[in-house]
Amino acid sequence: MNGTTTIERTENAIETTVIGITGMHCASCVATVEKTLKKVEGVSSAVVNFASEKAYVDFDPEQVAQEELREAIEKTGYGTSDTEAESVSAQPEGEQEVTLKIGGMTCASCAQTIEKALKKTEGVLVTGNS
Ligand SMILES: [Cu+2]
Repeated sequence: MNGTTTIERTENAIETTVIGITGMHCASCVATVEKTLKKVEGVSSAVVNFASEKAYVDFDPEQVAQEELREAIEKTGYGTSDTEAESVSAQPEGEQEVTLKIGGMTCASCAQTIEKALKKTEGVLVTGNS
């Protein structure tokens, strides 16, 4: 899948940033983070890579700051981490082994993450390992 879209109007000011995401467990998590980022004003495109736990975001720095992108993600219940300034195209496509058989199924962790974010309950940790 190579979805290259050309948007001529916005090519001047758009910057791309890479944000590390933590706490994603399945394809639904990826979709949630992408959706959240795309809703932020000034964001023209957001692609989340589950394998590398990174979000590639095209945004207009005059409308939105990188910090605000992080805040938006954190409000959803996921974490952000600093990424080293590595080349965006460093990872060849198709060489990552990911288990994404789950299709659109929502995992338990995913639901918990979002519930937790909504309730903003502190002190309750997701019991992941059994
Ligand atoms: Cu999930």
